[in-house]
Amino acid sequence: METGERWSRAAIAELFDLPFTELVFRAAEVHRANHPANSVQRSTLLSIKTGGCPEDCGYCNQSAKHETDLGASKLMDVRAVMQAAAQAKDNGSTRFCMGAAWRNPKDRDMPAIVEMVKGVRQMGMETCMTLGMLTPGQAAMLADAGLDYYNHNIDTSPEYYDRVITTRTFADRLDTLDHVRSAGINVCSGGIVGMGETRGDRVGFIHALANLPTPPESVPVNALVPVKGTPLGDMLADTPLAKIDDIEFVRTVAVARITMPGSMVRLSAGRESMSEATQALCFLAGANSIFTGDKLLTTGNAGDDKDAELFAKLGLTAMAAEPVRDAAE
Ligand code: SAM
Ligand code: DTB
Ligand code: SF4
Repeated sequence: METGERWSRAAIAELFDLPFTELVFRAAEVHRANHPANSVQRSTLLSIKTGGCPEDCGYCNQSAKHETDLGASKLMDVRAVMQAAAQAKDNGSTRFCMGAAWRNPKDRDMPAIVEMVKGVRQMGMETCMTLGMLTPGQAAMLADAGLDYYNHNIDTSPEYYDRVITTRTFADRLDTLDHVRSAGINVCSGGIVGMGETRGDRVGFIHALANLPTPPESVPVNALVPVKGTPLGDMLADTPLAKIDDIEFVRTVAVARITMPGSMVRLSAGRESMSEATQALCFLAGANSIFTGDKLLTTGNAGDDKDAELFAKLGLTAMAAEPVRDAAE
């Protein structure tokens, strides 16, 4: 093990290699020891600035470099964001996550962003933003506004990373996570499986997250949503075998749970095309958070009615919101 590592690659690879029921059993034990076992946190996403992004992330329909059906729009106005947040709250969501298709926010965007954070918090919801790379100064402004979480994914292993994105580096991502952490904002960071990566890449992906100076409070595990016109979406359409196997997806969730016991593990994008049985296995393997509503940022999601049915079937309950702290704390 390298100095300072909590988990070596070898130990993580051994977890992945366990017999499936053994792995899920161990993950469920870790889950129960650290979290209520049948309670699931619910977050709702809103795309506050859609499309036209200068980055070239191979999975993303919001990149201006890919020819997809999605148009580009400007930053939403604060009032419209408040309306969407109020609706999410009415539907039982406890966290509102606002995402922008930016490489990074411009300083002139920050006043509106700060107003959005303050407004959503005043409604009594937790706030999360995902706006791309941040400077230390921007992270501090968001912290002052009271932002609870910042989402910035490492997306995949350091080795596979530049097969997916070339316009910013893995190290850039770590820098932003560092600025967020230093500003005192909770870190939400995870990635995507099913992008044609190997098992070894999934090991490297979890290894990078679990060995961050402090592991993320929240770890979204997305299954690639293949979108026509994106390099990875098209690759998947051409080679159906590349789609992530459900059992391998559950294994990834279980290994995330075991290696990051205190974190919330979020079963994120890709749920719409996942069976109830696969989702149930993810909850058993320690996933304890989901995105609710019928839309993620730009693509479809399971929807509140379907989720209510699934929760009832599985006896899951919705986690209550953490009390919203004062911005100054
Ligand atoms: N532009 C910002 C950035 O990339 O940092 C924030 C928004 S971006 C859409 C947030 C994350 O959503 C990405 O890092 C990626 O992990 C995930 N994502 C985007 N498109 C996806 C897709 N088609 N399937 C699965 N996850 C996706
Ligand atoms: C994350 O890890 N997944 C969410 C959130 N963080 C911002 C986004 C998923 C996006 C899926 C594709 C779309 O709907 O545009
Ligand atoms: Fe832009 Fe984010 Fe999409 Fe990458 S994932 S192209 S940074 S919106």
